Amino acid sequence: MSTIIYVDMDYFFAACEELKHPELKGKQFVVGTSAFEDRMLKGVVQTCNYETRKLGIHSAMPLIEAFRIKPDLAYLPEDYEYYESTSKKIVDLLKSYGFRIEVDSIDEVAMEALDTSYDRALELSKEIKARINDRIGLPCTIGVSFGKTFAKMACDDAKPNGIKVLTEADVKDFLREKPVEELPGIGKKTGDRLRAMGFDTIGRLSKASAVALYGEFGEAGRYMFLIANGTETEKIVENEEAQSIGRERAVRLNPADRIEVESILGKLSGEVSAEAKKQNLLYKTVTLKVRYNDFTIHIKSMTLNHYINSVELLNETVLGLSRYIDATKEVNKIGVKVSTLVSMKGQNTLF
Ligand code: TTP
Ligand code: MG
Ligand code: MG
Repeated sequence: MSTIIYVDMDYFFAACEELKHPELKGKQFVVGTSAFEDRMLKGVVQTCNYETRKLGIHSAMPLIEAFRIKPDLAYLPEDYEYYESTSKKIVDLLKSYGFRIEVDSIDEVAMEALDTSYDRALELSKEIKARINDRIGLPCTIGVSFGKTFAKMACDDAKPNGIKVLTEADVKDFLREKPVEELPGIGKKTGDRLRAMGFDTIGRLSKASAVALYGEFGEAGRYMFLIANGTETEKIVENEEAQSIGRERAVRLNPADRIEVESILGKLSGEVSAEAKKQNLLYKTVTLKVRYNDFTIHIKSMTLNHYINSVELLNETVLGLSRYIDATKEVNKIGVKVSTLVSMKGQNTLF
């Protein structure tokens, strides 16, 4: 039997900033997208520490709303390269345990502890938490369970700075009163549809017929049924050796010319997608990199909820990221990259 140990870093981007600027520790501040014109008007909060969350500020909130709540709020633009290099150190540390691992996003790793009892997994989790804290200087939360999805849900439940073990015997009670929106990968829209069908809690949803859910939501309905009944046992899928697939071009591009921008990004997305298909890989993280003619570099990334291999979805995501390009400067290099790769076989693309 394998036990999944799921690690998610606490307030990751903001915790990295506290590491860089120790004087920020315990202070209220946000890390936000640095939209170029007027970041207060356009940007969103990417994350903030738990002191700041007490004010009601959270990820994805417009920055202007955060500043309404606290006018003198400290603001830091994201430093994605630093977060990515910190993430790599964490992954390397976790790899040293010798288990198969899946890097699920920039701040999440699932480890498959083979033939490991829950007691032993709890001991290991305490050690992992202490090591990440000692060697990297960052806090995390760990969930332990019999499937990846439940390990992730246990982790969410133990936030922040906690450890939670969720066993087969506890899972039904754990799920019963949770709102359906807490099913992983369920957005507001699907949540509303489930509520309209009379399912407001995961416990209620477990009484639904699998056939009805499949009829309404397709593959995603099957997945919901398994989770609601506590029988989902998603295994981890090891990441491929290739860390990323990317294509870039030297250009002379005026970013205000949207037709030109969309045309070049469409081509790059097409090439990246074709290469991923050739290698039978799905991906979850999409990055747009731009170098301006003053040689400053702008990198924007997004991690999706699910692995994809669709050129349309890739292109849509890239175009979304391109809204952050500074239209007042000329661009002399532009690139599209996908990472967080898994092999196509044995992986579901649900949505
Ligand atoms: P999360 O793990 O969802 O959030 P978190 O690490 O900030 O906080 P916690 O896990 O303690 O609840 O996301 C990881 C990072 O991804 C986060 O630090 C910033 C980034 N992110 C965004 O840029 N936008 C978002 O809407 C979210 C949710 C996260
Ligand atoms: Mg996190
Ligand atoms: Mg996370």
